[in-house]
Amino acid sequence: MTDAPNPLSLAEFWMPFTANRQFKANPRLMSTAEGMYYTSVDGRRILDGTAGLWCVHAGHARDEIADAVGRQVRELDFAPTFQMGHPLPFELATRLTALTPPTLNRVFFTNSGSESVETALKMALAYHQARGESQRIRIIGRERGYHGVNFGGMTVGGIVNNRKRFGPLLPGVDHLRHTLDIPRNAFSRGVPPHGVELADDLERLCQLHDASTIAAVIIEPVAGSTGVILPPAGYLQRIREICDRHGILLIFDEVITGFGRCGAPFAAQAFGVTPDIMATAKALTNGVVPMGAVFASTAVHDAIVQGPENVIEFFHGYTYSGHPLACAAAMASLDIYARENLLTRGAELAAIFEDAAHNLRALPNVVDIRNIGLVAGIELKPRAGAPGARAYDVFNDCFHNRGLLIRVTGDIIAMSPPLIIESGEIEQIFETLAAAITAAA
Ligand code: PXG
Ligand code: PLP
Repeated sequence: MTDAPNPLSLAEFWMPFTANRQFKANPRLMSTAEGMYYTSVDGRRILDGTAGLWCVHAGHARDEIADAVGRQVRELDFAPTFQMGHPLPFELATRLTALTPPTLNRVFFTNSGSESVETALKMALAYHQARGESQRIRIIGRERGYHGVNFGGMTVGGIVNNRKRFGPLLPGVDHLRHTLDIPRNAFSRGVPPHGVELADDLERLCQLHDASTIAAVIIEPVAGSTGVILPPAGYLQRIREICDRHGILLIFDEVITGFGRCGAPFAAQAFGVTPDIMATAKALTNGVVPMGAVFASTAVHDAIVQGPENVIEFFHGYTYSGHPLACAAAMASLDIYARENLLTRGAELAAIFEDAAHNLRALPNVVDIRNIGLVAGIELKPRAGAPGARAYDVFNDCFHNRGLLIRVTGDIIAMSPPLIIESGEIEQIFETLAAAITAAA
């Protein structure tokens, strides 16, 4: 990099969710990617243990997606979808609803997970308004939840650092407790046995606020960003029952769990619990073009899409909703997912992945390991007075010295490789990680 003719200036790009000054003093830069691997700017092969940022499910640089996007630019680069249209988002929506639970068959397109969340929250409010229950204005999120960075998602989210500098946020939001309980559930394989009663927090909030004021509950079926927190056995079913009892909509944020991460196309299917609205993004296009999709039940859609036929029913949308390039990338991704059975491959590999992850149990400072499908969280004991430092050392060591990309949040390591991974690469990931965790003792 230093002997390039125009040395790269790192000053101007204000990096997202990054310790900018620390990064720029010791950068980690990728230059190319193919299949399961990145190549760093200094020419080292880096095994992608995180599917980019939880989005590259079919692996990198898939020709089919590149060709589809390239063709699409020349054929129809952009066309509006406000009071106009083009065939691609219609075709994509139809194809997507073949993968979702049968009741979730109306699709609204966005450009990111954050936008999908805002869209889902607005649908929930509009639904109750349209049905004459305009007193239903409260939304319930969950502690440690991550729902993106816009004001609605930030408010229903429960990650303190993401909220504390940004003012009073939206009114009318309350939170369930999170479901991480290491003392009772440490080293559970798959869903933990204890904690179904945490779902009763929702019943308590119904008592506190009166259920008739609550519009929706939004949760991640498996919380990803906060460090891989699984729902206890029976928890999601109980949340669903309480919502049904009180006329509250259930929103699943499947931005991470969608498109095969948990071993089924969506976590809704992996857990057998169907929400009323489902927010997705990320792997919808294999991460190639930004795109999100919000799935609504016919009941939600039909309640909103009514009234005089010449009037816009839902005053919401993005310039790039249903963008042709995103649609082309999504359809090529769906072709690959189908042909290579990637949306259920996580179930086939889950046992191998689980064993490999739980092999780290005896290492120094490992306090918990959590897993489902092709996602695992490894929680480390923080160094005294330096939260996050141990996991950050593991992350840096893996990138600079061991050729492995991992993701850390606080002292939790999250592994979420592309779904094309083979068993040898699973072994490689966890053996590398074991060496790095041992070195960081
Ligand atoms: N909901 C959930 C459940 C997510 O995981 C979003 C919404 C927001 O999506 P966008 O596309 O607006 O970023 C996400 C995103 C991490 C990490 O480190 C996770 C996400 C994004 C960046 C980093 O785990 N999830
Ligand atoms: N700000 C201004 C001034 C705009 O005109 C628009 C869209 O027309 C937006 C923001 C929203 O942009 P987008 O539709 O890409 O979310």
